[in-house]
Amino acid sequence: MLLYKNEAELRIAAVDTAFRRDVLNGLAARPRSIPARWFYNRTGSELFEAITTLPEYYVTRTERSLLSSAACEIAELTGRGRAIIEFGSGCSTKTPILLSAVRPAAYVPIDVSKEILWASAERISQSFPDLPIYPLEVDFTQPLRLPGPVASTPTLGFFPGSTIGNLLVPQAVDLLRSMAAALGSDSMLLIGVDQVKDADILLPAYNDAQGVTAAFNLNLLRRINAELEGSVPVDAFRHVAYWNDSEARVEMHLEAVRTVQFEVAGRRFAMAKGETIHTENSLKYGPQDARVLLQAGGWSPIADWSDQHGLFSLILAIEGPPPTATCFHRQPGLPWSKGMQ
Ligand code: SAH
Ligand code: AVI
Repeated sequence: MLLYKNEAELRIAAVDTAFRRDVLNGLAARPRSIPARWFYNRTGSELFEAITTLPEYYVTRTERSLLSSAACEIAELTGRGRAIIEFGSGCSTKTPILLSAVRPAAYVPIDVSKEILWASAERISQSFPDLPIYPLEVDFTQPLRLPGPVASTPTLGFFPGSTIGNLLVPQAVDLLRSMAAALGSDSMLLIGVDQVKDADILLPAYNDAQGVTAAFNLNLLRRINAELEGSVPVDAFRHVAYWNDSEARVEMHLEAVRTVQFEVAGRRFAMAKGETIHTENSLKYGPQDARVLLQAGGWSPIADWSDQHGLFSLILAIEGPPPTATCFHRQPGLPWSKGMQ
């Protein structure tokens, strides 16, 4: 039951302004950088979906398998009938696993990528015809107001994919706090967090053999050309991904392979050969770090699940400080999860 066709048209002008501002400021800054959220136009979302099926990109298949095996326990801990609010829902491919287990009262997918948001909501509504669905085409870093019918329902936030890792720690804490405020007291949050691991697993995941991640990164330049009257010579840039050990993150950049000059929205830019535009951070967390992050953001972890190789974690948290008699649910046999209590 797809409800709530929102005022998408009214937002187009605001998105254009924000995109122009972020790109012009980011290209003028040193080091140059553009926020990763601008990857996600229609093509960017399609390329991301292709990334999720790559053999090198362990993230999606690991999280899906964790979610499938933990779904019943998650439903026991959350109870049935909450409204599920999904942040950065994208193609919502893992969502049906959670919807089937938790049997929510409503589903609110939130994404800035409008085509994928509406197409995915349509697909979910076909599989769950009685479920009220309220897609929100908004930036989740901005203050969030839940749709009226959901506002008085207990909520379960769902933030999969380790999209939290695309924010720097202070921004991630701000986002977690604003989620807690929007979802309300007694809400819960199920969040996917990618773990720190060897660079020989991480780097291929962000620089795959087929070049899909490179196309995803370079698509940002195509989007700038299409939407901001840009003249960026895309063939003058190459995709670069590396592990920044001191910041525990994979960084993606677009590196000029020759000296280039171009215009964006009437402004001129020049880049020397070897100069880069920093386009994405993908922060990786240790289990203890993820707990501290959640607590700083106003959430108390009550359970976690991780795969046997410690690649990825799903964490269930409740809003606010820990209740006095917390019984922490822990997947048995994981040495690293000892700190989580
Ligand atoms: N949840 C999916 C998709 C992850 S890709 C999964 O786990 O596979 C990240 C998604 O977040 C994209 O669909 C992107 O459009 C969305 N996104 C990124 N920044 C956003 C923001 N600031 N507000 C809303 N959506 C955002
Ligand atoms: C959406 N986000 C969590 C992805 C990640 O792994 O950081 C985006 C991505 N970038 C390159 N590959 C995938």
